[in-house]
Amino acid sequence: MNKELANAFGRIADLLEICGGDAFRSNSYRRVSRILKDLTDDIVSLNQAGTLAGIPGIGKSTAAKIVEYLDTGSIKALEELKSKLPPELPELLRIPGLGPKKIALFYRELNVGGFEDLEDAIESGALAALSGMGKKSAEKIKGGIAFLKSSVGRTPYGLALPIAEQLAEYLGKFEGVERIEIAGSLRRGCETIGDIDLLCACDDGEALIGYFLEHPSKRRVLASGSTKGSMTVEVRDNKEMQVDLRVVPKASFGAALQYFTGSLDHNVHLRGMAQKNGYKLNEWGLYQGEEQIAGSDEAEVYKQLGLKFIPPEVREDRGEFDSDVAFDELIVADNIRGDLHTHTTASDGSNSIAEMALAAKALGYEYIAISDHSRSSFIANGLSVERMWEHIEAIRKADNEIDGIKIFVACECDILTDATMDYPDDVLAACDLVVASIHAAMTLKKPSPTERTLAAIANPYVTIIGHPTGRLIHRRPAMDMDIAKIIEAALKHHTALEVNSSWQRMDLKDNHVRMAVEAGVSIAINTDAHSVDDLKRLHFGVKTARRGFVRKRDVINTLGLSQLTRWIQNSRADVSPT
Ligand code: DGT
Ligand code: CA
Ligand code: CA
Ligand code: ZN
Repeated sequence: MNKELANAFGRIADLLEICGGDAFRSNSYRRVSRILKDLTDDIVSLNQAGTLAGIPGIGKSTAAKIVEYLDTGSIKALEELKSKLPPELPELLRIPGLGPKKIALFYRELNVGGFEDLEDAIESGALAALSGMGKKSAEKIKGGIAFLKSSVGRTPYGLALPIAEQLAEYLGKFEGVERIEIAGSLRRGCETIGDIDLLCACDDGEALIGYFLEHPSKRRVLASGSTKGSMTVEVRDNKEMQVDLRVVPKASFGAALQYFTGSLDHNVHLRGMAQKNGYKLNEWGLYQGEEQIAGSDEAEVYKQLGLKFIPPEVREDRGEFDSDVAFDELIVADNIRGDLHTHTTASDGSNSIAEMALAAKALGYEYIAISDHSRSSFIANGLSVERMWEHIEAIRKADNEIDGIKIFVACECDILTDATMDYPDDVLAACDLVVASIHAAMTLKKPSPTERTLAAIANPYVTIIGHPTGRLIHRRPAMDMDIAKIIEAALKHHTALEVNSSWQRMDLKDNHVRMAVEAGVSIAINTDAHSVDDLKRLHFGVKTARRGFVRKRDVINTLGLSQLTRWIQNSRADVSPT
């Protein structure tokens, strides 16, 4: 029910934007939507207990709308807005580069009510002919539609993982199951997942597969046998994804895990190596003649082939067989000692400074940086200079009052369209560290995203470049940037590049992180948390970092407090003359 309500409030915000309502109102609905999405308590029980109004950020009128939805299944305000517009119109907001104003324009002038109408209007040239549009803008929207379509069918890692974990837990309850692993692209930590692959060791495959295909979230059965079962489950918004289960004997479990983890290219390369050395490798085992010399244990397959263990995340046939990186030094979640990019209620987060700090402490962290949005991030309730000074005081105060964790004063400062920083130097200097990010005008040509980022990197106060390419998986492509140049500058100015762990972002992405660390650039793996729950999602970023061959020593937030403080000081002091 929480999700339904979050969707309803999000939809109100969408519709208000398209109808041209004031931004303040739609933003407040957007915020409620986020609070509901992040809420861990069940909203129905909260309502029964009469404690709806006790949820931080939920006011009286919002609470009334929630009750209305719980009682009647709809919200009048939403229904009224809906009745004004064609049902598919708000879906157009998912097209990257298309905002509510344009959508309203197309509707008003061309009666565009959905995707088909929009594509027709592009093809006929009617869209380009609109005042303020032109051929180029029409082409861009066409590209946006293509981008949206190309991402259909794959599920972001962060959505697929909990489904797979739940299914694995369910399978574990079946008697006779000896081993269970998640395999495939999910085990490799890919940013999007085609289908979920599960692997079990069990003697009675037929019974286990029957049990698997009876899972309550099953939608459609695609295959059913004694070694393989396949079905679809709901992901969200009525979208389905496929899950494959393979059942193998225990003696082959390791070889099967290796095989079904992939990637395909890695497997083909490995099999070629085995053959060259006179072995045979398949999903049943590694064989020398008739004799199985590895099979039950995955690591043994690599060992018998004379290789060091290759972690799943780097099995992409991108040089992992010849790499001299010590894979056992790759970053693991336990190495992380703090989070350097988090938001609070001061901007668009849902928890207070103290709540975030205590949650970070509970995770075993030594430090957390509170980095709320700067003044130009209007949509995210960015802090004016005056509010920021107060916020700095509030963070210092919380740091004094809360024991057992260091709370850094920070900000996520916008890199403006003229390549300057959104706060004056005295504000930045008062922060312990600064995350600099681009949030607006991502397609601006002059100064380009690269130029804006280079300017931020060269600013002595900037510690970390946040979500450097700005992409949102399935929603917005990366900014058109010269990553090599950015890496070179980051190295020169001792600025860290972020791996943003939000599964919508995963930014930098794996191959860019790898370029960065191979050049010697430091990485910060952060959550960009907007709630205490988000803090727990750092492991997504760790996966991406591992895919980029990132070792513990490449990551600044694996440093202890005093070492990190020294690193930041060095980053501020060590500005080479340009
Ligand atoms: P996905 O599902 O598109 O995100 O990507 P994967 O890697 O999970 O691919 P999937 O589900 O088709 O197959 C799982 C793994 O099984 C794949 O990574 C490697 C292995 N595999 C599948 N088909 C073949 C094959 O024809 N040859 C070899 N060597 N391995 C295969
Ligand atoms: Ca798969
Ligand atoms: Ca599969
Ligand atoms: Zn940001």
